Amino acid sequence: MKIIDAKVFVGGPAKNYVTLKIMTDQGIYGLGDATLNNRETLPAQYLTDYLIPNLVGMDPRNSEDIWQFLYRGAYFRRGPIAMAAFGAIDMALWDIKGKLANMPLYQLFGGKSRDGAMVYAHATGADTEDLMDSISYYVDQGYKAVRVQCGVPGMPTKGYAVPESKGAFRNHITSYSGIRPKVETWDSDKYMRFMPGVLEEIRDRFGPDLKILHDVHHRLMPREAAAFAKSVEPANLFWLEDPTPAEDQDALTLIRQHSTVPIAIGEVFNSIYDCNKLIERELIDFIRVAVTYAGGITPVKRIVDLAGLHHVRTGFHGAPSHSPLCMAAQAHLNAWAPNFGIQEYLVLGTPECDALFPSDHRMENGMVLVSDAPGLGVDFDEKEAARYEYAPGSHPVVRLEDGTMWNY
Ligand code: GCO
Ligand code: MG
Repeated sequence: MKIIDAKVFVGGPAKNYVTLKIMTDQGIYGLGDATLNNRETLPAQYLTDYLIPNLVGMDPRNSEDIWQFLYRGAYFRRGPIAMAAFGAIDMALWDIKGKLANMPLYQLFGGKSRDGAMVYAHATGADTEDLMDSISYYVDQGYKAVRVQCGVPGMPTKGYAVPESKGAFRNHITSYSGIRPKVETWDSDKYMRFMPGVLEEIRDRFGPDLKILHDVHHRLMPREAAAFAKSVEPANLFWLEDPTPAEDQDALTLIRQHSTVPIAIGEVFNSIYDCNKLIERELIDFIRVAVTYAGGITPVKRIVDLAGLHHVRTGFHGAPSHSPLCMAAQAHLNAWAPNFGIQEYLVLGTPECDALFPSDHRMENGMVLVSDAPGLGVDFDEKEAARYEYAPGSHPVVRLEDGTMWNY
C-alpha cells in the first residue's frame, strides 16, 4: 500500500481550519488537522513544501516509522508549527488504519472505558450577574462542568475571554480581526482581589455538584499564583488552569506547597518533553495538550500513558482552537483513556461547520458520544471547502496599565 498524493486546505466558516487529506493507491484516504490559531498558513506550507513530497511512495500503515521519520528527520525538533504539521499527518495515518481495519479508532487503542466523555463549556460575563446568566444557560442544557471567566471591575478592558458588554456571553474567544492585534489591559492585583469572591458565589448559587473550572491564562507570577490558588480553595474548583507562564515549571512547586487546588496545564505544549518532568514530579493534575499541536495521536497516547502512572488525568485542549478532526481524534482517546479527566468543548454547532466536516460524533447532556464509524469518523466536503478562503487574524496582546507588555 502506498501514499500517492496529499493536499492541504486552509479556510472555514469563521475560522481558518488547516485540513490535510492523504490519498492512497487503494482509494482509502485519511484526514488530519494542522490548525495553529492565527498562524495557520505556516503548518500548511511546512506540509506542502517539505513533508508531502516525502510522504508520496511511503506505506501509510507504518505510522510509527513515519512519525519517527518526521520528528528525527527534521533535525531542528519540536515547536508548534512543525508539530501541528506532524500532528495532521499522524491523525490522517490513523484514520487510514481505522478504515483499513473497518474499526473506529477507540477499538484500536483498546476499546471503550466509558460511554460518554464529560466536557466543559465556556461561561463568561462582563460582570458577575452576566456570568451567572451564562452559567445557567449551560447548566440548563445539561452541562456538568463549566469554565467561568468574569470581567474585573476597574480594568479598562475586563480580562481574559470576557465580553466587553453584557449579554454577549456565548461569544467565541478568537476573532479574526486582521493582522494587527487588539490591545487589552491587565491588572493582577485587581483580578486577585475580585475573582475568589466570584468563584465562591458561583459555588453557593449552583451547589456542590457543578464542576467549576477557571483559566488564569498564564497571567500571574509564581508567588501571586500560589496566593491565588490558596484563596480560591473554598470554591472547590475542578481545576485552575495555566496559573503561571508554562515555561517556568518550577513555579508549580510553589503553588503545590501552598494549595491543594487541582492544576491544569499544557495547551501550549507540543511534546512529551514539555511535560514529562511536571508529570513525574506530580506537580499537575490534568494535562491539557491537544492532538494537533502535540504532534498527533502517536505521541499523545504516550503522554496519556505516562500521565496515568502519576495520577494525572487528561483534559485536552478543545474547540474552537481545533477542527472537528482533532476533536474526533480526542473523542477516540477520551473513550479509551483509563485516566480520562474532562474534554474542553465549545458549542460551535454551526450548520456550516457540520457541512464542511460531516460526522456522527454527538453531544448529549454535556457528554461527547464517540462515533462508531471506521477511523476518525469525520469526513471533509471539498465542495464546501471551496467556499472559504484564508482570513488573517491575531490574538489580542496584553499590556499593564502603564504600557508594559504582559502575557495574553
Ligand atoms: C483555552 C485556551 C484558549 C486559547 C486559544 C489561543 O483554555 O481554551 O486558553 O482559549 O486562548 O486556544 O489560541
Ligand atoms: Mg486555556
